[in-house]
Amino acid sequence: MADETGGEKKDVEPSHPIPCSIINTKQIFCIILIAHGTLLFPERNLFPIELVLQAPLMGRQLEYMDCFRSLSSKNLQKTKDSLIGGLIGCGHSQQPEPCESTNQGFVPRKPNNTVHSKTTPFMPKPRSRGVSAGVSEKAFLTVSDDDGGDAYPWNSVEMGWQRTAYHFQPEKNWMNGRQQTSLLGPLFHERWYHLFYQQNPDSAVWGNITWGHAVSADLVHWLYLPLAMQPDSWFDWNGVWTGSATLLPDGQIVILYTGDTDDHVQVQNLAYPANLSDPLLLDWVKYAGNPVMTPPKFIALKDFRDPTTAWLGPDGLWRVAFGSKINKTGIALVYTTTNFTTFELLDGFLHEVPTTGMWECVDFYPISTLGYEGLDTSANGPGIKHVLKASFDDDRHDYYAIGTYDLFNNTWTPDDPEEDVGFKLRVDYGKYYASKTFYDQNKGRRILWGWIGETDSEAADLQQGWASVQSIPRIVIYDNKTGTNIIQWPIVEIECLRLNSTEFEDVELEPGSVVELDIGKSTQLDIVAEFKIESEALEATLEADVSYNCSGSSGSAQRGSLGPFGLQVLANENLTEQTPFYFYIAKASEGTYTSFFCSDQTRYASC
Ligand code: DQQ
Repeated sequence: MADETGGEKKDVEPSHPIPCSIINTKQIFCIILIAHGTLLFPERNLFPIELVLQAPLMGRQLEYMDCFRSLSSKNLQKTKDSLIGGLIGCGHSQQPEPCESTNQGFVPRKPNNTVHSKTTPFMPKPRSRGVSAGVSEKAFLTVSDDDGGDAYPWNSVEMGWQRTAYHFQPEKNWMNGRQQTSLLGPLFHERWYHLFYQQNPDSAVWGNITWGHAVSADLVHWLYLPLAMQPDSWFDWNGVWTGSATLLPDGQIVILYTGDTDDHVQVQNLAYPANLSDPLLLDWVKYAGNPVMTPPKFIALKDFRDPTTAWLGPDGLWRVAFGSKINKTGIALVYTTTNFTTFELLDGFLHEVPTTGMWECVDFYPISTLGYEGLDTSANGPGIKHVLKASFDDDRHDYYAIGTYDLFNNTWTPDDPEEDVGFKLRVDYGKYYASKTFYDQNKGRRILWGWIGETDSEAADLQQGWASVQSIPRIVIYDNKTGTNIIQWPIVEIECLRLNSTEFEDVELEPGSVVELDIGKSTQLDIVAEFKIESEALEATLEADVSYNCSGSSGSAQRGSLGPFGLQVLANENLTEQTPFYFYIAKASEGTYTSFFCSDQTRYASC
């Protein structure tokens, strides 16, 4: 598969007269996609779409994408009640944001130095976002309407229509990454999945990060509960940030989370349910001895965050990993503990990758190479590999690699050093960040979530009163056809949302054509599309676009021998505005194929 992060880009002349969107009964190459999303018609300009690519036949690798997009309101006068399939393309930009600070040594306070107790009335604090807080601000695409162009004057009621219907989001205001666990053990009979998510209860922009809480019996329908944790103690006064839950063998639940202290130092804190017999776990206690970890001397005070779920080694030690960086080298650190109140930093790093910058929301989990069942985070041994995922603060993408974990030497080694974390595989090729998995003991599966921040402006967020959604949960399995990547698929529960269906069969796409599909009036669509490529077209193409990658291409406007083909959604009548989701096939001279699955968030009138 082509290197997603770049590499020299070669212009490959089409060796065949552009048979790039052909559907034919000769089915030697078959791609299925399912889109879960909300297409909003008419005159709604914001929608989430998730696409799933399945079945890379003949051992080809797949890339996977989840996309959330806000169309620029610029030049958008009218949205047509239609879904259009045809030639489409990909490309998006992100704004890296540097974040530097140095650790001169951090002296933790004693508990009685607490300056803000839980009983102190909570006063909203000035909002501080971005670099000064040690995290990046919302990254905008250039398609934002912030440039004051002839933006369509959406009013607040119209903005309100843009809320999603079945992607999780809070009732209002800002949300970002999530903390989660499936609560089993003593609460298994209650069948509640608990979702904790970071939100700003006061505004639709990042800040005042507080833990919202919701429960679900099926991971689809959610019940909002009162806030679980607020930034009300000195050790999290500037935010209750990312954390992870660990279920202990005796049924206890512990949560480790990053607190941004009143001095803007990132520390790790312990919290646990006040009453384990409460199935809703409404009350949470912050450990009196917090923080339980402070930044080690060799990393900066603002570069120590996002504890993973802990895993248990055969030596009886729990291990928990963190993301950080040293200069520009992204690193994962591991601490051990027996009691979750005292921790010891292990020598060396679990892994490091030069030039990748700060690693956020590290995820580290075992995956079975022998079957499709999910594995508990502590699982290890024959038939198991480990996935290491890091969210790169510099480019706001989630990268992963598959490798081997040596617990006793505290190292993880990628199967292929050429495909190390950040070199090749992304968890998702759309707008998707800070993803995390958890093991669902209820159904024996590993489930992945991601945070989808829209690409519209903060001004629009404030006007509509909310920002960001969670992706639809997906199961994660090892791709034993390729042996090099994971496969993701929406959880089966999502299918309960389907009400009726419209089918189109034998739609033929000629090269360069766009075929309109009449779906009538609809506001929510779940799209399953299967593309079959003419075998002659594949065979006649000796080599095509071997250096292709979604991010480095010119999006849906770039035509090659075997791509793009896919769907254009939310298209206006004359296609000056559209959101393409497309496939692109590259063929190497030795006859191997690579399928790319991309989104193009830049297709609007002035492109
Ligand atoms: N957002 C959180 C951090 C995490 C980042 C703060 C991910 O814990 O590193 O809101 O976007």
